Amino acid sequence: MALTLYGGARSRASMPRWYMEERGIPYTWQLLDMEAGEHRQEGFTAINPFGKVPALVDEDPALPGGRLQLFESGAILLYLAERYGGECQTAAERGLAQQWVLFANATLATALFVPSNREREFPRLMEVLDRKLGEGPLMGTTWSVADCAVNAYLAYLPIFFPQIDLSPFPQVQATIAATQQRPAYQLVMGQR
Ligand SMILES: N[C@@H](CCC(=O)N[C@@H](CS)C(=O)NCC(=O)O)C(=O)O
Repeated sequence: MALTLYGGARSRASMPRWYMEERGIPYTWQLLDMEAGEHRQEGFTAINPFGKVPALVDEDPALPGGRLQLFESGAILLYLAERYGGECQTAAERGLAQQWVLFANATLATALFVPSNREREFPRLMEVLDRKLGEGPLMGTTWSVADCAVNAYLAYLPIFFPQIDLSPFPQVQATIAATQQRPAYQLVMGQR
């Protein structure tokens, strides 16, 4: 297998990249110069016709045609988890992983990054997440693709919204602190 992850500086590629670092999955990191519009040039739109990062290329004779091209960070994350991370081996595990990855990329991301939603949705989601995080990892007993997706967004909070008071959500605060301490996260975010 040969995995290549395409991303830009400070882009969502950090999420699947963090997962690969956590799991020790070997990959080549292809940093696109997005300011120069490299993500809109033919070389990359042949991989993601929408010209957005991240995108993943997996070259492996075992794959149909020997190659798979994927875009959408959530799809990439779930593919990596199932094929290389030893996760999502049953329909139930797959369903739960999809639930959390979609929650992170659709519900949580929208509550954070769409200003009109932030006031209404954000406290509601944080309240429930705070309780849930207090019970341990989101799926089972160890860190998983679900924690990667959700915690990547939570850890954006102090970066993008330092003014938001998280003191009513101590488990969210503790999760952000624990994420920031993980060597794989530090490596990826230090280079982003
Ligand atoms: N839902 C997509 C969003 C992808 C996305 O919008 N990526 C941004 C960078 S974080 C991008 O490529 N923007 C460049 C553009 O839209 O021209 C995902 O999660 O992969």
